[in-house]
Amino acid sequence: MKLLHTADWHIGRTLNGYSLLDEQKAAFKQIMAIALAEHVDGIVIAGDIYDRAVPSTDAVTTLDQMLQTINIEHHLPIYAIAGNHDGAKRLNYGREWLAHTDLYLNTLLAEAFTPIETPDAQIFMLPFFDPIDARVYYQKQGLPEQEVKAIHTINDAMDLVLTDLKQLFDPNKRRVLITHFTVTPKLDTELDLTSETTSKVGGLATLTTDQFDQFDYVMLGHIHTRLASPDKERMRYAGSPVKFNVKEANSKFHGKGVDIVTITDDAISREFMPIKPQTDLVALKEDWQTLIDPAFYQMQPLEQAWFAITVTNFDRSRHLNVRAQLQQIYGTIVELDYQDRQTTTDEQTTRKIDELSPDELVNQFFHSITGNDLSTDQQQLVDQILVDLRKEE
Ligand SMILES: [Mn+2]
Repeated sequence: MKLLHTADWHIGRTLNGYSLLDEQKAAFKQIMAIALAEHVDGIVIAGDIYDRAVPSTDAVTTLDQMLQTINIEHHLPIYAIAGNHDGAKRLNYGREWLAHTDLYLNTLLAEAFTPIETPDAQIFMLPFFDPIDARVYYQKQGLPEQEVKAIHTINDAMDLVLTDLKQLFDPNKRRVLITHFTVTPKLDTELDLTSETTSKVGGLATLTTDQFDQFDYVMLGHIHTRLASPDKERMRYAGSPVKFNVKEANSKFHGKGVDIVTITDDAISREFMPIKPQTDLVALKEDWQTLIDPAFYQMQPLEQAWFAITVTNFDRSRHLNVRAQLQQIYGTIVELDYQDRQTTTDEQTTRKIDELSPDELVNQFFHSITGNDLSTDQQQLVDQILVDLRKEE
């Protein structure tokens, strides 16, 4: 069996107000072309199909068209789950009818316990859920109240879910899991003993690879770069097909694409297939003179790419209509930032802040935002507020 693994389409997403729909349509065309060229047996969309729980009508129409192309025009099965961005109940609409043409869609936890059976594999589709969803589900399943109340973290919930999924395993088949969570590598025991926090990120417990050991392959969604995959071979993020933010534009290593996963009785292999952006997102960080120097800008994909520009060493008071000027040279500018000339190093700033009195601090902040000092009236207002605050103390 050969599956195309993609995720995090986020149809309807915008980048600082600019619609990404055309970009998403262009990526979809390439995904479809890869699926056909590779003769895949199905397309997996591992969650975050839409960007929001209540997508725009444009987004709904676009996705509808995409799913029709895959499933009706090309008769390819679709294995799709809801991610944390999708509205699980809303996206669930039509689920039963869609299954008649092999468009399998799981958006609710309760739906995860019926794997799709192919002659040689079981495909488990576990949509995003949170501990509260798990509590509700297990309460309905008649789990004793004490045990339901003991579900606090996603780990608690996942332990129960995985135990139940294992009951469904067919020993004669390969097992594929499609899901939408942050999963981190399980570190070896020695490291684990020295650090209590190895499986915690930002104070939150995350899932770890070892919990999914009994699956032959895990197709993940949620993190937008395949480089975050927790395991080289077996547990992979497909990444989003489109760059969604300027941070991604900065990285040269974020090639977008899909995985072609071939599952046979004795081996599972994966091949990454790149997707080219229709409109690239280029991040520039230069001083003003460089930005308006033809020798520099003529090397850029003017009017073709989208630009995110940071003007360094910038004296705001000396320039007007910066955006308009840059737009005339570069075309679409989705993000414009400045680094002021007078900006001191972080260390200096911190030390200075410690030395400032409260009213000086407010004044300096006001100045850094507006470029002006507080007027006498404003200064008086700030003084009054500070006096009042001191009284409260
Ligand atoms: Mn996502």
